[in-house]
Amino acid sequence: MKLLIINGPNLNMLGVREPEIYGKTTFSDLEKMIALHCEKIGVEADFYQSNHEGALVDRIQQAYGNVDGIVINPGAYTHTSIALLDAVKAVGIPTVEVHISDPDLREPFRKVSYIRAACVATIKGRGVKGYLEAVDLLIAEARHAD
Ligand code: CA2
Repeated sequence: MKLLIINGPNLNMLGVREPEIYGKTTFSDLEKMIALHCEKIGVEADFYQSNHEGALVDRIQQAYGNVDGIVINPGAYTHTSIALLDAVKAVGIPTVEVHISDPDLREPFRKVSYIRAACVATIKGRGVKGYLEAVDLLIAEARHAD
């Protein structure tokens, strides 16, 4: 089983600014934490982060036929990008949307998620451990489908 963990714009700034919203874990520690979790449960994980919408679309397309599940935090593109929604729909790979904060409890413009319509689940407001929950959920889904 192979998973792809995608992070969108500005998430590479984790731990550097706004710790009151996103916590103190750095982006590099976040990726290490997910890698360790995946290693423990015997799942292969690839990581990708970009601040560019088209690059994120390209990476999702490359996943077609190569990965069994995607965990994605699309950052602010959550609230704007039909292109990411279409990419996830196009590849048909089970995808979980993750948000460190709970966008529903923040500014009104964060209430919309375009990508949600193509995702099997959304995990929000759980801090960085939400990524681990997303991994576990995808594994449970895959086992259920077997
Ligand atoms: O809560 C989340 O994970 C978000 O996806 C984060 C996005 C935001 O636009 C979404 O509404 C909710 C923003 C990511 C920016 O990350 C930063 C991290 C540290 C410092 C500054 C930005």
